[in-house]
Amino acid sequence: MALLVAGFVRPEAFPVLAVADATVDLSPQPVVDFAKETLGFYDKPVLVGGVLVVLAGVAAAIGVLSTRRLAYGFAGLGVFGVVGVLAVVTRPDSTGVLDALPTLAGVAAGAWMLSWLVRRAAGEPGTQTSAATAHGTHAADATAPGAQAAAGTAPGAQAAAGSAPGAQAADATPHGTTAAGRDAFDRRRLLTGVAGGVAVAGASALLGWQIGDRRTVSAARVRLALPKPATPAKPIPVAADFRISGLSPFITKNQDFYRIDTALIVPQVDPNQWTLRIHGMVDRPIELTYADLLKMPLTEADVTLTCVSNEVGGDLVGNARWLGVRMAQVLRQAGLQANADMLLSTSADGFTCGTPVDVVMDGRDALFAVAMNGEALPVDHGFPVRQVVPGLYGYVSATKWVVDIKVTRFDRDEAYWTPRGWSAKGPIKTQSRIDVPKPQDSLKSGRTTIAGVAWAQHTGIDAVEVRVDNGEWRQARLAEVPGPDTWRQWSLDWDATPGRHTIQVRATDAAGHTQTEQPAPPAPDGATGWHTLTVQVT
Ligand SMILES: Nc1nc2c(c(=O)[nH]1)N[C@H]1C(S)=C(S)[C@@H](COP(=O)(O)O)O[C@H]1N2
Ligand SMILES: [Mo]
Repeated sequence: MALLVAGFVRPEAFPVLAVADATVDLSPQPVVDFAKETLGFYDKPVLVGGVLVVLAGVAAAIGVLSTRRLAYGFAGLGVFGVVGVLAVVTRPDSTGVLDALPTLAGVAAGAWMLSWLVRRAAGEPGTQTSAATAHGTHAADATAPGAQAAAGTAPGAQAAAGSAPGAQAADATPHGTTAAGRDAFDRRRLLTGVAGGVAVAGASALLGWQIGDRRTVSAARVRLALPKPATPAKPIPVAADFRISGLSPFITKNQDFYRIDTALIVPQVDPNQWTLRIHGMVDRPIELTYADLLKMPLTEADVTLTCVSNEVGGDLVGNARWLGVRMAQVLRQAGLQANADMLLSTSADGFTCGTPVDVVMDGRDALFAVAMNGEALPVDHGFPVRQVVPGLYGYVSATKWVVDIKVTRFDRDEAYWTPRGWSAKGPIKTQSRIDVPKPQDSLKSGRTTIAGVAWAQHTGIDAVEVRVDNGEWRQARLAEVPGPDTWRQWSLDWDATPGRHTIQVRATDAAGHTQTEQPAPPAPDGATGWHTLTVQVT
């Protein structure tokens, strides 16, 4: 409960962390140094774990006391709360009395839990004990308004506050006898009650943790000032965008950009904690911080991203302006060994991706990207750092929340999707899509526009052809592009006659390859076939 409220108030105001920090401050320096040296990276988790163990012990003691007399339990909780509040508000970074809320909410939830458990174990709704103490514990009562204030913002807190009427039920039947109540203690009811309580507390803690992380990371993201690119993107030609209604704009807005990942909960990675480790078949393993990365020269590039799962005519494709450090430059710092052919990248949530070394090192704008369309990467799109490699499907190149790269070989390692039926390598297949008209459109006869986008990243689109009702292929007009790494708009005027018509499109890339008519599903390495749709003209 305290964590849940801390998630909303201020993650640093979670009392367990504050007590842990205060413990460090109050400990003699040699003890602190010893702990840091022996525990190293794990000093924080061990410390917090220690506080939690002490907490559990005290909670158990309070629980035992409460079975004798509930007031003892409430008194124990009160002392607990005072220690927690003191620790929180005396932290140097405390922002004031609001920081006491998480602790107070935790204590209030604890008090409520305690009386509920004791009543539950007593086997009947209300004993002399609980009825008497419901009014006698001013310490617990005093915290209730704080909990209620929090209840307004936290659904979890509302659940706790909402069940407070249960306490009133106890008052309503103040007729049990104290002795009988204690003798009738039901172990099973007590244990199941405790289990339920622990489950609810655990769920609230997880939720609070997640909300706290989200707030920390989104605050850090907003504060970021992005450096200027050393190599700016080529200006986008005015003629890159036909501005036809219904046609995908040349640049896809961040909020419209497709999102694909395996994350049930989007990783919240604090840029101040982020590092990128590069190891494996390298001469010098390195580990970069976010600040290290931003000190390197930044490249800006317009690159179209495509998902291998995109069906012919599908919308898992988008074009954005990325800002980042060239992967090749970072990898050269580590010194790639000659026989390495795969970069096995890992995300903060354990997804892996295998990218061919030669593609990343051949001079194209393969980036460790930090920004998308002029703002820090959206969290959903990989904040703080993701990979972008023109010419490869996302599943083999575009690792979001990237934290680790193992330089290795395709015959030694496998990335996430490979054992799941997808090809180890995934160069993007030349594709084209009709955006207007839409399949469901019913058109008026006469001159109308057929338009769409075509892509063959890092090769470029040379021609797009359209045919209606299996007639002659006609050349579409092509929009301009800043380079070969983006999609290309196309359009064609059509004199529509009444009736049903089938429209088809196919593209030819700059390598002279024309899309095959042969349909193939997305698995294992990308769909093929011509986007075909039928419209009704009246
Ligand atoms: N961490 C992580 N990165 C990932 C993925 C993932 O599941 N986890 N999916 C990849 C796939 S399949 C694609 S198509 C792109 C999509 O990037 P986007 O969500 O920014 O459009 O991210 C790639 N990067
Ligand atoms: Mo994908």
